[in-house]
Amino acid sequence: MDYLGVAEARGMKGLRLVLSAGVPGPWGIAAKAIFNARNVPYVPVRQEIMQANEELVAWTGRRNAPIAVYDDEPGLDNWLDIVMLAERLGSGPSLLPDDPVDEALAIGFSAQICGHGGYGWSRRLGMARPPADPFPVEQRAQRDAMMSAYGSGAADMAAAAPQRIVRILHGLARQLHRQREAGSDYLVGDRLGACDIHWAAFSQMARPLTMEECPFPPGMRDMYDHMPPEVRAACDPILIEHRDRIFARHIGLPMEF
Ligand SMILES: N[C@@H](CCC(=O)N[C@@H](CS)C(=O)NCC(=O)O)C(=O)O
Repeated sequence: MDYLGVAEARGMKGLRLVLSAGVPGPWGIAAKAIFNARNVPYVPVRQEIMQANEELVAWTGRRNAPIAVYDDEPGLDNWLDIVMLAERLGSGPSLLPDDPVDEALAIGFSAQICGHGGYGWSRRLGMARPPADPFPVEQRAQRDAMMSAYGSGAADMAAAAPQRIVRILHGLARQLHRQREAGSDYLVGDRLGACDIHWAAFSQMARPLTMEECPFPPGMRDMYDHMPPEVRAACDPILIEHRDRIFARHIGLPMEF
């Protein structure tokens, strides 16, 4: 992808989407797909993983990605704020169900997938160190600092993570079986929702895409594939069938980042 630097992007209007350059971070992949699905044009802006990103902090107050900055409005880095911005700026079918109860269910699934203490958050805690550490020795301190900012130092969170992940995967799989019986290809209702995109983007942490589908940087695919056996066992095939369908129909592969 062609990224602009912060200095150039900062002076522009419209939507600027800050993304971790060169890596398929699930929050970033989801944000891109959500704006694309809503036909919202944006300019990708470069965030360097594990770096201080001082210019970015000076502009948005945040060091990591994704961050969506529209015109002179404050930057948004929360998955729900990003969905709501795409709903506001975009066109075409909404990514939230029309029925308010279905909407609450759909947002609930997204929260379980993307939110603090949820699936992605909990998987991230256990992912950083596969048996063969892919990080060169000189980058490990930076990696550990980043992971500790994401909660890896909190022993209680790390201990509870596998159980939390399994619970969420079971719920998603149960819902997909229910929807299949009702004749729908989507997690809630009968059209593409933000929660389908969220699951597709985060499914990499359950079963990574192939190198052809997603040209990971060296070592990263192993990181994504590193998980406790109970988590691997909780990945019902319907979850992977679903993500494959969402990528094929709505997002497109190979992934660009
Ligand atoms: N905003 C998300 C976190 C986003 C996140 O984990 N971003 C990753 C990539 S998607 C990132 O920026 N990693 C590189 C870094 O921290 O330098 C959250 O609320 O948990």
